[in-house]
Amino acid sequence: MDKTQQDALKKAAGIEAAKLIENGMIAGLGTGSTVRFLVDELGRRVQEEGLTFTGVTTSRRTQEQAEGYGIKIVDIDDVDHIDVTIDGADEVDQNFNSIKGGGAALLWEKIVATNSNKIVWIVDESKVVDTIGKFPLPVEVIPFGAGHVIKRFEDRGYQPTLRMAEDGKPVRTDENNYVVDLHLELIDHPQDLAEDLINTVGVVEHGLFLNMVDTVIVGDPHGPRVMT
Ligand code: ABF
Repeated sequence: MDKTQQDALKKAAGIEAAKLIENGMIAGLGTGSTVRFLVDELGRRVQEEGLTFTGVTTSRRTQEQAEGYGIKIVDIDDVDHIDVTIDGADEVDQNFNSIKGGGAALLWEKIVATNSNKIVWIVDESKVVDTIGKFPLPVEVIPFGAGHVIKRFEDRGYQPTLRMAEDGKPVRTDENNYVVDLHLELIDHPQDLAEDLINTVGVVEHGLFLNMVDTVIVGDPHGPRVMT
């Protein structure tokens, strides 16, 4: 699938998901190129249909895009609930186990998702896999002692790499932390791995999103399909 075809599938998923947002809702808006299509469609509805809702975003870049359409964005602690969060994902398996964080926004994404009444992923069909793990698993770590965390991951055979930006410096998340990617190829015991990672001193969060998503909208050449 070339990029044009993939973008068309992402756009179809984003447009389909935008239908879930109704007037007066508090909506979690995720991060990534698929979500960009969602926010574009929500912006169109705001400007052409008068849609009004409040957004909580999982990254500054989504906030900037949404506010550009006049969408009201508030801090997550300014709301007592989030009606629905729509976000992208890097991989989703048949049990809805997901890998997220390719966009380095996994910490805010997990905070927003776990404070939402309903969680929806929007993906193109290339993200749907039998078993997660081929996509490198992002782990957010604080810079202090990150070298020792990476060494510990190496000793466990996790094949870690510190994610670097084009300027040759480590990528920084919106919380100014580092991202370490684990090249595991296959993750067949995600819950065990999640516990091992979160119990590693210096790890802030990981990109395993398990037992949480309610619906996955998949951009498919035959039209968007809904997995529940
Ligand atoms: C974001 O969506 C990240 O968690 C994930 O990496 C990304 C998927 O990116 P894209 O939609 O650009 O494929 O939520």
